[in-house]
Amino acid sequence: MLSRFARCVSSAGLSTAALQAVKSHGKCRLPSAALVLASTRGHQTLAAAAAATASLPSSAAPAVVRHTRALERERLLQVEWEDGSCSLYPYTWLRDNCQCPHCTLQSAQARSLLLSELDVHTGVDSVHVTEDNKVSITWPDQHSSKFNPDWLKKRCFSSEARQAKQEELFFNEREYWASDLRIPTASFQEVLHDDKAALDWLLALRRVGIVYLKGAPAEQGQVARLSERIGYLRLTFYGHTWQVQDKPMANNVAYTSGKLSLHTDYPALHHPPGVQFLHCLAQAREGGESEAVDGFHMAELLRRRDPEAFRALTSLRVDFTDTGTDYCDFAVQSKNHIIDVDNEGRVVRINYNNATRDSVLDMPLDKVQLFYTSLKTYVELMTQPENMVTYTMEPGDLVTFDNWRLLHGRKSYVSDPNSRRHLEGAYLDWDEVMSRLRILRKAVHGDN
Ligand code: OGA
Ligand code: NM2
Ligand code: ZN
Ligand code: ZN
Repeated sequence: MLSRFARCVSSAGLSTAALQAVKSHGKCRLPSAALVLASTRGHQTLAAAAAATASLPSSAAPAVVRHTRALERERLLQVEWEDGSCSLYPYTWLRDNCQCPHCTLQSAQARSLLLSELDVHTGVDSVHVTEDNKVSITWPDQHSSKFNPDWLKKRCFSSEARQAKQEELFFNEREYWASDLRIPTASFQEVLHDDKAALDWLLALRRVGIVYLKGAPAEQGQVARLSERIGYLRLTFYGHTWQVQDKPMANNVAYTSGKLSLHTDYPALHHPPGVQFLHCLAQAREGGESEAVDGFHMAELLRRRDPEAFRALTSLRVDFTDTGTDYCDFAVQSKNHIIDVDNEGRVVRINYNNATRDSVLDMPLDKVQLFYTSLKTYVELMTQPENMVTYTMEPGDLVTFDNWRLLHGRKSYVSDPNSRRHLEGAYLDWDEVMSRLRILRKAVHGDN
């Protein structure tokens, strides 16, 4: 599956990480967030292509302004760079982003200029390039702004530069996979103590959607420890962390010994947790094996093979429900698309748990059959052996995965009161994970 945001990974392609060909337009370079996934047995280690991994555009050549021109009619400032490329900046944007101490609270790197103080039709009085190569603008009210060339160039409005900047900020490149995925694997201890290992972990979590960590102590508290490596975990009605065990009067099907068909966690929330950690403390003697599938990849397959089903699952809202007591009492309801797409039609989130799908189904009568047929097609696609990876968690194993992208499940198991299967889980959100990702990239590769 090839798209601007995803590349399909074959088994051969995995062992030698294909470095994404980095498009370079003018001198606005894209980051090369490449990841080397070296194979070992069933899993693969996270050996990163040291310098190439998630490095920011090189600062080897600082931006140098050759010339500026005020385009009065268009109210644009044109900046010609020493490398021959050219950028355009709207006057209003420049005034809005004046970096002076009146307009910016430096200690917070935040705008203190109020919108009421901004003339959105402003002209400029004069523009010149200073001795130290800064762009200096005097506004009609004689307020003046000075802009660093590097700062300006990073904010170029060309579509290539904007795309590069967005990729640098949001790490949106994905590698789609199927049953031949060797799950990227790292050491729990290394991820806790080494920034480079932590960076590689989170990069792979974002790109591939699943990373296995080995060597965690087989005792409670490890998912909380791991979440502190990032920031904080996501509290839900199931608690800060939760114990997946066969429980009497279970308030969730997960807390039985039954099979869990492929699902995402918590579609009963309108903002389901972005990331999930599951740590195995004790495995069942029989059964309890894990399954996972790339929900984005499956959605793209569905889009191609059955466009009508894809349209139905991206447009029909489905009710989800979750009632009970755990952290406290709850009566949660949501309406979600099974497949969420953004404004450009890119798949951004899967919301599906058959156990919490409500019997209340708020759609017109004549859409109901289409909905069921479409869902069945999607689920059958993801259940194909060629699309699913299976693995067995052992005590000390901790799986981390993108809960907006992967569907996961477990086989039923034989419940044994003398050696109870026990997983501890926790949720995080992508905002916090990506925050740590940006900070680790800066710590490991420098700011550039
Ligand atoms: C869950 C879940 C997996 C397992 O609790 O939501 O997916 O292996 N558990 O028990
Ligand atoms: N648990 C594991 O959507 C769901 O109900 C997923 C959540 C109980 C916290 C299960
Ligand atoms: Zn100012
Ligand atoms: Zn689950």
